[in-house]
Amino acid sequence: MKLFSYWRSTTSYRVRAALNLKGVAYETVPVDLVAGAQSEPDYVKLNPGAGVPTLILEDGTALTQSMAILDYIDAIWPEPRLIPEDPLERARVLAVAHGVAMDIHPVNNLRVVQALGADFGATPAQKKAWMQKWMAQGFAAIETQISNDTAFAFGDVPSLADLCIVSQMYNAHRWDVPLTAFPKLTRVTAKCLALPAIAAAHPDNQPDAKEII
Ligand SMILES: N[C@@H](CCC(=O)N[C@@H](CS)C(=O)NCC(=O)O)C(=O)O
Repeated sequence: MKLFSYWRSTTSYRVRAALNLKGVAYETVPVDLVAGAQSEPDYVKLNPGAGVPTLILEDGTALTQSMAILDYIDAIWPEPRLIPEDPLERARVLAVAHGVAMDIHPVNNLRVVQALGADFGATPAQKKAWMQKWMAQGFAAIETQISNDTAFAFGDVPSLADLCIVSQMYNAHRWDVPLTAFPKLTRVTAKCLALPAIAAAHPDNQPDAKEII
């Protein structure tokens, strides 16, 4: 399988972590978002939304939308399970995962931040304030929804909620989001990164990682 991915992309990070946790082999194909490679016609044929990730299955089928890809991965390689089968547990895990994927990520996506500058003249400081505002608001919501007394968000093993949290927290560090109000998210992130499978999915460990000064 091939995973079209960008090292700093949180949606790619989620999928890399899931594949690694399940021990599923894949080849990383870098898509340079800063250079605009996501909008190249050949890539858009694979992913009409012009974003990463895209997972190409062995038979050539292209899967898009990270949350749909994660659902597929969990169905095909169920161990270890990331989305619980029990309906109530499942709803709780998905609520937190969607808090990141549906509430935080879309307003903080690269194309949105670029449009703030190009269409509305936002300065770098205003873009940073925008990123921080939506992450802090989204984090405040999910901080209240995860357990206080378990290693990960909902238990002693990582779930989809944890994969969404650890990847978004990477972005939060990038944008200097103050995190003192989020001790549970900080704890979950440290627990995730202590797992070699998730650490291997970290942006800094990707083939297209660049040194940022
Ligand atoms: N909802 C999509 C979003 C995909 C997406 O937009 N990913 C970001 C990277 S985290 C991207 O490729 N952005 C490029 C852009 O905004 O131009 C998913 O979850 O797969």
